[in-house]
Amino acid sequence: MTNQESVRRKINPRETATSPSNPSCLPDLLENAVTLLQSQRPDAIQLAKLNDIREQLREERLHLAVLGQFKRGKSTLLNAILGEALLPSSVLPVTALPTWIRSGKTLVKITMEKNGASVVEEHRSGNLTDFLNRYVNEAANPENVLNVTDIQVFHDSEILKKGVVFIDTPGIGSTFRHNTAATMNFLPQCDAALFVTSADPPLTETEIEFLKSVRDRVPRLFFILNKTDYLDEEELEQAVSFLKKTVRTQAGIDPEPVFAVSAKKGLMAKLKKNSTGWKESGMADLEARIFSFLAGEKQAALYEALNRRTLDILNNLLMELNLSLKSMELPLTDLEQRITLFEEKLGHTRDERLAVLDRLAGEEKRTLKKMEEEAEQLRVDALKDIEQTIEKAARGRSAREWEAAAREKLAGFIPGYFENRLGRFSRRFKKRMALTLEPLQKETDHLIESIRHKAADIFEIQFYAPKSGTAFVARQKPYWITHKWKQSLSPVPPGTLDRVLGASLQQKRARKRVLEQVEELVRNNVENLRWSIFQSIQTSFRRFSNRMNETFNATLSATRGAMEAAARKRREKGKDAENEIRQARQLIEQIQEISGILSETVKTGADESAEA
Ligand SMILES: Nc1nc2c(ncn2[C@@H]2O[C@H](COP(=O)(O)OP(=O)(O)OP(=O)(O)O)[C@@H](O)[C@H]2O)c(=O)[nH]1
Ligand SMILES: [Mg+2]
Repeated sequence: MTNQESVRRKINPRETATSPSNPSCLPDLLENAVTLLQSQRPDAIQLAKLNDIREQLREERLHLAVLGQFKRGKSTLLNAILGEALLPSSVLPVTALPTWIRSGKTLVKITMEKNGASVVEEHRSGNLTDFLNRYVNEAANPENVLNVTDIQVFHDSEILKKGVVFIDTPGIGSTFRHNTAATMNFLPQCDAALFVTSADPPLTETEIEFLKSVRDRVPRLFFILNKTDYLDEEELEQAVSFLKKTVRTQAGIDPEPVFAVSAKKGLMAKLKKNSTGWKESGMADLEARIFSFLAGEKQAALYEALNRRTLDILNNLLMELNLSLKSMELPLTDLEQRITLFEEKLGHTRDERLAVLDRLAGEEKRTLKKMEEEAEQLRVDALKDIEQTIEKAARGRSAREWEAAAREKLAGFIPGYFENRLGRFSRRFKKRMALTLEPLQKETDHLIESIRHKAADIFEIQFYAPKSGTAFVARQKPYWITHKWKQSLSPVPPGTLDRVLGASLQQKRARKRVLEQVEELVRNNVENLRWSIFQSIQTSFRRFSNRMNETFNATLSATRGAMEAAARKRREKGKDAENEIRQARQLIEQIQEISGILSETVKTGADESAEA
């Protein structure tokens, strides 16, 4: 019996015949890894991640995403599958945030962050598409100014009852680059995907590049050529064969079979319960394929995806455990020398970290200053624009009509004006923040990885770079406080004095009254906005540096912390360390065995799909 077979039996005594490619050992392997960590390394950051995977596995929840370039018809395709025009779709880029569609009684649930707290809004009836549109749509919620953190749609369609969760994703490659980023960040959570494209324009370079990065992260991909209603038979044939050839030669993926559909016609047919139309749209074939995938291959696909994710986490953990073991095993003087060397090298990393923190502080100061300047300019401009509007509206009116005309004009003008000017102002700063933080985030990632790299080099252990992005630094977006405009002018009755004054004096007093109110309104609105942007900028920077410090410290405690703990114990306990070395070795062996089986499973799975 090989070593791995014996481990497999130990891990899963009920399934003595478990072959490496049989995915059924994953729950037991996960259970084992979690139990081991809970008892021996309860503070390991990998524990929570393993627990999440365990839960997804327990619920047999497959995350099937619809991916593709903007406007290829992803949302329309999902609507056709659901049999309801529920998800917003339009000729303009729409879906700006991943939208999760789960089984359940119809409900739309939006979670947002408001003033540091999580707020949930739910709708069960009425026009749910309109409601969704307010949050998911790029036009209504540009760059996610509303700070939406999660969008869940529950729907009672049959297909969702098969344990699948659909995810409608933002289109890649549009002018809204953050939409591409949102989809890329989301990929690690995706277990399988429908890739939607269409013939006009044919597959673009952006799509090919995207497919290349999806290829290594999403184990199962289905290819869909949408909008076939634009094509005649010959054109369709050409389009399908072009798609197959390009995907095969340029992205290195075998796309067979390609589903040629018209999601739009499919949706119309399904709404009218027209089964012939449904078949003719190509959607019946695609739907049947998804059903058969869920019935026959879902489990394997889910296990394959979760195997990969678990393996990534365990390899990351192993590196840390090996470092800790090596620190306990080395002769004390050797260990101390290596710690000193690590400390020296760390000195440079610390300097770089301080440089990042300095740049953060500088960027914060500059951003706040720029914001103050623009707020003041905005106040001046707004006042001027509004005054001009009043003058124009009241021109040619009699002195007595003047105030009513001015107020009427303002009532119509002010809401749109503030919505537009102040809205643009807020969005500009949110974008500026995202652009400022992006390179700093990259530098931080690099710094964190360099600590682990140095530790691995000095202690001569294998370095492991996490693949899926799930292992450490979480991406962050600027935190943004939303702001409601105070829009109306309160009517102020003319004072008694006005009635006894002549017309021209009456007009002067009315003008003064209206302008004073306008000035106050502008001041309040700009000040409120200035305050909310000020808070948002400060909070975003604070969160970024907190998160950076947390990750930095966690990495330090997993590296230098482990070395120092070992050195301390060795000095204090002398011989007792042997017991700990034995335990650490055993833990590593056990985790290695688990990761060994998982990597065999991943490899066998990859070989099998290559053969197929
Ligand atoms: N003719 C035709 N139009 C379609 C089809 N599917 C979608 N459309 C149209 O294409 C446009 C884009 O559809 P959406 O479903 O919003 O596309 P999307 O990929 O979700 O777009 P983003 O969310 O912005 O990435 C809409 O005007 C749809 O009506 C189809 O099969 N045929
Ligand atoms: Mg969409």
